[in-house]
Amino acid sequence: MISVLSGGVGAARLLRALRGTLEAKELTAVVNVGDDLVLHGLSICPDLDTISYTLSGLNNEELGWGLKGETWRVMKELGDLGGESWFGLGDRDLATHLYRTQRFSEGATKTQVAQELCAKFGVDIRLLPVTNDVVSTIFSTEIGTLSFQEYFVRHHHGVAVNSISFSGAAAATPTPETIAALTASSRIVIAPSNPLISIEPILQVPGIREILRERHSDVVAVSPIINGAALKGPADRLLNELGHDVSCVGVAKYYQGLVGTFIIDEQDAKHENEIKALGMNVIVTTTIMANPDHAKQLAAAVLS
Ligand code: FO1
Repeated sequence: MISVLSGGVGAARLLRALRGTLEAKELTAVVNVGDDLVLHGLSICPDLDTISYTLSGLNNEELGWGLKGETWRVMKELGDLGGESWFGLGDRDLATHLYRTQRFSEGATKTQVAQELCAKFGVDIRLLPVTNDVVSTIFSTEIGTLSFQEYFVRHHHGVAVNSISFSGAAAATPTPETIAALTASSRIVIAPSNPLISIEPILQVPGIREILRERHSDVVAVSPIINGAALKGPADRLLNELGHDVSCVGVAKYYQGLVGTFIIDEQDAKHENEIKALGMNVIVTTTIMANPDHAKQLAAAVLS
C-alpha cells in the first residue's frame, strides 16, 4: 500500500495518476485539514473536496476547485443581500457542504463523512483527513492575522506573510486510520503540494512527523517548485518571505530528515548533486503532469 500526504490540486492530480497504475485498495490519501473553514454555518473541507471531485472526474478544471457545470445563483442572491460572498460556493458544491454539516450535527466524524462522500461520488481510494480535530492554518501578515481562506481567497494570497501557525495542531490526535495507513504503507509519498501550508499542517499533528522520520528511507517527495517557481499558488512567495531558498533545493532542505528520495523536474537537473549532498536519492523526471502521459511518467517515478 502507498500513502500520499496530500494538499489540494497538485495532490489530486498525482493521486489520479497513481490510481491509473495501482489498484484502489493500494492507495490512501492522508489529507490536510488546515484550510477547512466554517462559513454561513457550513463546514467546508477544500482539500478533501478537491481530491474527491478530481478523482470522480467532476472537478472544475478551469477554476481548480469546485464542481464542473457549476452555477452561482445562491452566491449572487447572497451578494445582493449584502452577505459575505467573497468565498465562492457554487450551487452544486453547496450540497456537499450542507451534507457534511448535517452529518457533523448528527455526530459523524470528518473521516466518516469523507468516506460517505467518496462512496457517493464513486471515489474508490481511501481519503483520510489526518485528524478529526480542528486544525486551522493562520497567517500573521503585514495587515494583521488572517485565517487560511482570508489570506488565500479574500486577499488573493497577495499580502506579505511574517509567520504561519497551526491553531489546534498540538492538541490534535491523528486518526487511528491515518496511523495504521502510514505504518502499513510500503511507501509514503509527499505530493507536490505547498510544503508550508499544505504538508506542514499534516506534519504538525502529533505523531505524523515522527513516523516519517523513522521511515524516511521509504518516503518519496515530489518538488512543487520547478525552476524557482510554483506552478500554482503562493508556495514560491511564501518560501521567500519565510527565509527558505525558492528552489527545489529549498524544498528538499525543508524535508531533510523526513525524506529518502526526492523527485525533481527535468528543468532542475542541475540541482541533483546539491540535493544528493543532503542525504537523499534524487530522481529527475517530468513533474508537471501537463498531460496524461507526463502524469503517468511521474507516477512511475514515484513507484519506482
Ligand atoms: N478558491 C478561490 O480562489 N476562490 C474561491 O472563491 C474558492 C471557493 C472555494 C469553495 C469551496 C472549496 O472547496 C474551495 C474553494 N476554493 C476557492 C479553493 C480553495 O479554498 C483553495 O484553493 C485551497 O484551500 C488551497 O488548497
